[in-house]
Amino acid sequence: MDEFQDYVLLRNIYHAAIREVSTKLEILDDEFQVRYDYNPIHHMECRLKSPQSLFEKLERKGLDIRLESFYKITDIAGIRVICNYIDDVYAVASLLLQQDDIKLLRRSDYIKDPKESGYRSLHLVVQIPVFLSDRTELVPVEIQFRTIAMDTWASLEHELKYKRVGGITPQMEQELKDCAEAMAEVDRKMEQIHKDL
Ligand code: 0O2
Repeated sequence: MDEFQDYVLLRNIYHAAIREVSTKLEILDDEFQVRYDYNPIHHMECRLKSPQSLFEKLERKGLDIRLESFYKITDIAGIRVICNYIDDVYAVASLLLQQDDIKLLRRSDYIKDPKESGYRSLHLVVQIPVFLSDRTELVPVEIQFRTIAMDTWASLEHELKYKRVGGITPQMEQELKDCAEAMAEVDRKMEQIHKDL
């Protein structure tokens, strides 16, 4: 019972961390609207890792299913920030990192160096304090910044791979990679048009 209560409290803390970071991002987006009549963030998606997905990850990493192991998983709290253009991704990420109560734990730039699959996004794992009645918890949050085109590709690719029992063929892998490259080209062209305007 105690373990269960601890687990519920922990999920509540991760949920609080998501709300804190997403509010910061909304505030930045609102400020851009007021100052420049422009919103760099198209939309955001927040998620708390499901217990099943969490247990699968603990197993994959060879960790015991107990509360202490949770601290080694940094994407229990996750936020996806979908921006209009590549420049917006870096601008919003850098403004967030300038804030005093945000500490950067890890940065993976899969836009500069796409993954073998063709996946592109900027991943930040940040730490934020959550103030409770009896203590302060420093909570990791994984933020995935990407453009609309990158998000479209990642969602469809995930769905295609997930639905196919036994995985996809090397030819399909290559075609998906080509699609990622084509969408990156669209991103570059759209950004140029936006800058020219
Ligand atoms: P979900 O449900 O999206 O959260 P690890 O997280 O430990 O496996 P690492 O290096 O920390 O390893 O993670 P990485 O690769 O930086 O980021 C993992 C997350 O990025 C994935 O989360 C996906 O959301 C996304 N991602 C990474 N590669 C791909 C890819 O090839 N295609 C798609 N569609 N998404 C990708 P999860 O944990 O898989 O699940």
